[in-house]
Amino acid sequence: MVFNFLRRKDKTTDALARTRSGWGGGLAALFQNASLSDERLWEGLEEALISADVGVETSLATVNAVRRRVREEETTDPAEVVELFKEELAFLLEPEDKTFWDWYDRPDLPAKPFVLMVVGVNGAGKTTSIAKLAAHYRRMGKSVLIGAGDTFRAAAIEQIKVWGERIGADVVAHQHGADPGAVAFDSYEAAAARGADVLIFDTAGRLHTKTPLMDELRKVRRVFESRAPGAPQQTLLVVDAGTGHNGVEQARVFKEAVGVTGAFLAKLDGTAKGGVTVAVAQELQLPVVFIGTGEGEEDLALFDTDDFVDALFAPEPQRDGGR
Ligand SMILES: Nc1nc2c(ncn2[C@@H]2O[C@H](COP(=O)(O)OP(=O)(O)OP(=O)(O)O)[C@@H](O)[C@H]2O)c(=O)[nH]1
Ligand SMILES: [Mg+2]
Repeated sequence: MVFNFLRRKDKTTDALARTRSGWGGGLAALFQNASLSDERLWEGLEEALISADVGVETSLATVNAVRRRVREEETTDPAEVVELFKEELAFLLEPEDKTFWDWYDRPDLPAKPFVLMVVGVNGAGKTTSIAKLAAHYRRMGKSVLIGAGDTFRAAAIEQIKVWGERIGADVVAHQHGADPGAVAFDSYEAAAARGADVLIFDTAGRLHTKTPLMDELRKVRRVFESRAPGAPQQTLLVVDAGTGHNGVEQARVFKEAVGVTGAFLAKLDGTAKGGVTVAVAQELQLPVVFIGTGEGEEDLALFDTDDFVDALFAPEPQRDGGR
């Protein structure tokens, strides 16, 4: 990988600290002194997964799959069962197309400007996540333009301008209350005229008009589609990891309405319910591309199945540094 910054395992490990302790003292602890024939062990595992918002069906299916393998492989060592567990969860989390992640730290972008549209309900973490993505592309030496498409809140426009200045990204903004479609149009034109490498477009999580949000987002999308074939290249849905299973329902609506290509799971550091990651990936077949690990511009990591599963079962305390 060219840019290892996005692949620091310690970020995932740290961000999952709460989820890890939320599994009832740590899933790994359940296996200590446990007998594999004890029904309570398996029930405890199901409960741990469900309480971390993995989703009921997925939790039961995972535990059943592990039990079946324990029988088939005649496993008696609890440590091996933990490994089986990790394998099953990793399997659930892995989308068919794994090139998805590599693609975000590739220095060559497939379009210029490369248009990244960011959607999500209000307060999910869109603007902050956009700042993180913009900072990422700046570190890669790309020029970045941000379109302030959330015209609902006057403060939102200010917020993105402050970020833009800090990160070194141009911001195209209209007045509070302006038509987001017009902002999209001007952002694209400005990005093209200035030769910007990346255009990241912020959107509102709610509207001041009576137009339904999904209609408005589809309209923004059509503006980009009309500007260049293949645009927007990516549509990322920001989900607040702390919203639990609600986040999955949100993702379902956005995915169907605006053709979301991947999820940015924000605020993973602030929740004990990181299991929603599994639910989004599994129930919606939506790849989780990024995780948000804090409020700063550097607090993101590319989602990595193995890092994630390792972090879930990591013994406390753990500090294993980057890789
Ligand atoms: N701990 C933590 N906080 C985050 C993360 N991402 C965003 N936040 C915080 O979440 C709050 C909301 O973030 P915003 O980026 O403003 O969310 P938004 O979706 O743009 O919100 P609206 O513009 O109101 O729709 C802010 O206080 C952020 O600092 C994260 O990964 N970790
Ligand atoms: Mg915002």
